[in-house]
Amino acid sequence: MTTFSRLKMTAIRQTSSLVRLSRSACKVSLLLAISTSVAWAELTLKDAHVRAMPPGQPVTAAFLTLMNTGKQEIVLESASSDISHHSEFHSHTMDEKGVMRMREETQISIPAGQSFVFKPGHHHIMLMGLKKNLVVGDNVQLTLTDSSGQQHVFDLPVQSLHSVGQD
Ligand SMILES: [Cu+2]
Repeated sequence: MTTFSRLKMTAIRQTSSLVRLSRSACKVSLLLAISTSVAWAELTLKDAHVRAMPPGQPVTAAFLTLMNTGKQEIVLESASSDISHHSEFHSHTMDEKGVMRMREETQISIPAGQSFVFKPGHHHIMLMGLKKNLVVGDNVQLTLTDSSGQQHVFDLPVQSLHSVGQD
């Protein structure tokens, strides 16, 4: 073997060990990402929106489907938004006179692998003391805090009352 080709071989060997190194570095960061998601509750949402209200209305509601894609039950204990002074989980119940009333729910439990639906006429997240008029096209930042103290932050589009139905 000439000196030149031996040099070339060494260079190639170094390159491949470099590749191996960066690959294992990848694996390490992937493992880190996975272990992070295991430690943190996984909550995703779909069909989410906040109802636009006529100007001057002090309250509105957020509707969404939350999916617990993690391996542990998630118990939501509070909600807050950037457009309201106060937020509550509400359910609708029928009173003895047949009138639908809203009731505050202090907790929302979502078992592992299951979904929870907030929809008109049922559970919803009441946003009270609105800081501004909500216009279609705006986004509302909704923060849900679970019993472990983890905050789940979502952006919800504002949609008109007519396009999403009545309570
Ligand atoms: Cu309500």
